[in-house]
Amino acid sequence: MRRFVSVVVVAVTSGLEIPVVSRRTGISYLPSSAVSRAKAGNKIEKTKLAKDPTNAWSDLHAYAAAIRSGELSIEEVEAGDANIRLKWAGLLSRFKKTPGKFMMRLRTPNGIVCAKTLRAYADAIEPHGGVMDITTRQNVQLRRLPLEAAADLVRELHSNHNATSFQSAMDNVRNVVGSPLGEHDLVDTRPFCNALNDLVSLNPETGERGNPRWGNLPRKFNIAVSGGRDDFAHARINDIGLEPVPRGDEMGFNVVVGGYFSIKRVASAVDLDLWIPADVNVVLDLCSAILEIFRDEGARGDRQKARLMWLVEEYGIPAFRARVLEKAEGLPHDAAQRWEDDYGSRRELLGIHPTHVGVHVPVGRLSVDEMRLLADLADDHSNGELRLTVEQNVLFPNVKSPDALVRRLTDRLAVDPGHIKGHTVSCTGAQFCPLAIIETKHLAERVSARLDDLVSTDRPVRIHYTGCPNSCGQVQLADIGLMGAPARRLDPISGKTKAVPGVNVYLGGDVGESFTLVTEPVLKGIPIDDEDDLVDKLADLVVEHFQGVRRHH
Ligand code: SRM
Ligand code: SF4
Repeated sequence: MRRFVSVVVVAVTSGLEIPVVSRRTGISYLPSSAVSRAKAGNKIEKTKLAKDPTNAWSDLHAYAAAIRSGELSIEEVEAGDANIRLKWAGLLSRFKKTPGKFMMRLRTPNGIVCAKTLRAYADAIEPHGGVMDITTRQNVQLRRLPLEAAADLVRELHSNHNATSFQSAMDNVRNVVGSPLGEHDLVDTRPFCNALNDLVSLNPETGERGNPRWGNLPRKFNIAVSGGRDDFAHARINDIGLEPVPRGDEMGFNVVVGGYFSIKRVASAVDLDLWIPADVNVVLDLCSAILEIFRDEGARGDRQKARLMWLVEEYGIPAFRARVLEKAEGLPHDAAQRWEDDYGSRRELLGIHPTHVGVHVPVGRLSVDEMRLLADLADDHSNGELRLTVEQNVLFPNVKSPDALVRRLTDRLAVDPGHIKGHTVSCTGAQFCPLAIIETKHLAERVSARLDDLVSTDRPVRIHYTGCPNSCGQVQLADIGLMGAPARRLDPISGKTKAVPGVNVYLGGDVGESFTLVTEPVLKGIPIDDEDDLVDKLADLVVEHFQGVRRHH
């Protein structure tokens, strides 16, 4: 049996001895009250207690070495590690859809990727036929990675790219979202997102990626820092949302908390009536305080009731604010501030602008060739930098010769994709996601292209697709949202109805200052197995609700 160096404890799993590193692990940060609640808690809490998932950061490399040497096969990796604990390293087993392969979710604070890193992603997935997805948290997911290739990529990212996949899934703080306009927005959110990313994913004691202090939260946790009144970060659907607003001459943020989507409940963040100055250290202190309250006091029983909102409601807003201010002692703050005027319409991100060139990436999916093209364009036109958006597109900042950039784009990647196609968002769906009820991405790409041919509109119509009620595709804030759902269709031959793929339809969500979450669908169980029929129904909705006009071919 094999032994690994620099360990203090050895856990035996899958017949392989896996090192447990000598640094503190996630559980060691929990107060005894939280450990007691975890012991009496749900299955995931018990899995986390049985073997600390923050060990997955070293287990990954141990497993990779054992697989490489032929000592272990991927099928022999303990199920709890393969399907749960490796998520702490950003690896999600996709065995149901791609046997033996993982999806790797990165951390991409403020959506900023450099060309060199994008090429490293392309190099990692190319031998395995992988693709890259831009996510609804302006982040990167890589497909079809074997465990060994993922471990190699982690080493490369940590050594040469100041990037990581650690703590991007399960009970961790997810990618920190900011404004892709960066320095061109009211507040440049980049330093805030970078500092928050380091807070949650960098160990201050060892300087390594992976911070066990925030490695055992009761549930996932989302933070967004909005850069302006367009709210390109969608602050109000996050557990912590920071919304920029000045107090006199001083810029700062109003703090909203508890926004989230889930199968059982969808909640807009509530106003804490708390304003803080736009100072990185103040933001770090505020977020640390809220995270600590959540980590130590959050529910560890029913996972449907473990998001921050439930804790905020248990306290009541004034008492929760008082608890935050007690925890973040000395935090400079004031009551929430208000804008005096109305803002008007949201700015468009796609297209050619003095600040950037916004390129549409249909449903956020990129091939290896497209990744390399974007990297080359970034090197040649935007100082090697790309910025991802929550609408799953790409911005090139500060481009001097936009026309030269645009000339090199392909038909699929466009700056003027059309009002519907250009504003279509889709979650992963059944091609890779084990929770999906329907396939989404391919459907969305085909349908949106047909809709632009069928109807014209004088404004963007945001159509979002999501494969199941978890709503990763955020249908509740779309103009039109399609959520995978059971449906039935009459079989004309037998005269009986049969189960077919279907959707529930949401209508009238909004983003920016007129933010609106629609919690109930307007239509339920609409079959989508006949694509012509679906396109026609959507065209009707665009005509009826968004001043669309049918084109006559
Ligand atoms: Fe999500 C679970 C994909 C954004 C709410 N989400 C999942 C899993 C991990 C399910 C699984 O185990 O396979 C999906 C992985 C599928 C795959 O192979 O890609 C998944 N979620 C996604 C992504 C990739 C959708 C996309 O195509 O862009 C997004 C990745 C974001 C990122 O980079 O981290 C994604 N998910 C969201 C969002 C939107 C957001 O954050 O703005 C939400 C709603 C907001 C929220 O969380 O409050 C969201 N995902 C969920 C939930 C419901 C959470 C809950 O409290 O119940 C689940 C299920 C869960 O956590 O139990 C889930
Ligand atoms: Fe998977 Fe459902 Fe999320 Fe889509 S909404 S990625 S189907 S969990």
